[in-house]
This record gives sequence, structure tokens and C-alpha cells, in this order.
Amino acid sequence: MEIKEFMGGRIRLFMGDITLMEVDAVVNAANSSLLGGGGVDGAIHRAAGPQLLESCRKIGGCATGDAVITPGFNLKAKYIIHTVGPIWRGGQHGEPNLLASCYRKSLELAACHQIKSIAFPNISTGAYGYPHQEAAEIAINTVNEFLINHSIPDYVWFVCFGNSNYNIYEEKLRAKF
Ligand code: AR6
Repeated sequence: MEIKEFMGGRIRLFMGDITLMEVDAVVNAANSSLLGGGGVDGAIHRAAGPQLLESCRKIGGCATGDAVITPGFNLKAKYIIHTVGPIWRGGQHGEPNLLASCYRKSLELAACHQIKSIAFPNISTGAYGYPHQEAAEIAINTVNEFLINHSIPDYVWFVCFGNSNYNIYEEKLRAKF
């Protein structure tokens, strides 16, 4: 599968399974219990192995819009950054700020850990029901703003699991860069 590069290569778009990414950190779209679930969370826990659950249990939970870090265990990625996206409730309940916060806090953690490359799934756009266009806009703008102001991470990947989100990201990234 082809990789598309934007912002001088610092932003990369890819369609595929995030658990297979060879990056320093993959981001998990978790829930506030951190104890696993379906979607990308389930896939990451299955691929990383049971030690991940143990590690998450010790952390004890994570607020919506916040992020925590664990080792990557059996993943190729050295770290997993778990962030909790907002559940879409019509858009008037702070959802945009909370979703932006997921991307920002994840990038702040990445910078703290000298993480050079990080891969994001499309947070909140599955079980949590966030409209795809609006979520992509927030993801791209928040990442762009962070990268303008910070030299690390070097590379941020947007990993889309299907055509629908991929096409939205491609169109928005092309329009912006
Ligand atoms: N690689 C990349 N993206 C994926 C993968 C994968 N292997 N699997 C799914 N996606 P979701 P949310 C995409 O539902 O909306 C969980 O149960 C998927 O197509 O995983 O933030 C948690 O425990 C979608 O675009 O996360 C929470 O309870 C995106 O990942 C809740 O779901 C996010 O979909 C979080 O909901």
C-alpha cells in the first residue's frame, strides 16, 4: 500500500492495520477503563499480548481527552500511547476540544519520550460515533499545529482502516498542504 506524504514528509497517510506499523509509538483509541474493548483497542491488545492488560490495570484508568503510555510489548512499536476519545453526543458537549486534546496530549507524551515516529488511528470515529469529516479536520489541524511548534516527533502517521476515512484524509491533507 502506498504512503502519501504531506508537510515535507512529517505527516504521512496510510491505509492498513495500525498493529503492524513499524513506528516508535502507536496510539490506541481506548476507553477510560483502559481494560480493552473492540475495534482498534481489541486489535492492539491481541497483538501486544496479555502483559499490556496488566500494565493498563496498574495505571488504573484515563480521563476522556487525556493520554497515558505503556510499553508496546509484542508489537513492533516500542510504546503504546492510550488516549480516550469523546463519545459523540451531538457536538455540543465539548467533543471537538476533547478530541483535539487526545491528539495534543498523545503528541506531548511522545515528545517527552523522544519518540520520533507515531501512528494515530482515527480516534472516536468507530464505536464512539464521531462524524468522520469533523474528526479528520480536528486531527489534521491539531497535529499540524503541534508539528509547527515542536521538532519531535519527526513523523506522524494517520493510519486509516478503510476507504471512507482514507479518502477524507487525503482530500483534506491535499487541500491544506
Ligand atoms: N488499525 C487501524 N484502525 C483501526 C483498526 C486497526 N486494526 N481497527 C479499527 N480501526 P474504534 P473509538 C479504526 O471503534 O471510536 C473500543 O471498544 C476504525 O475503523 O476502534 O475511539 C474501545 O475500547 C475507526 O475508524 O474506536 C472504546 O470503548 C477507528 O479505528 C471504544 O471502542 C476508531 O474506531 C472507542 O471508540
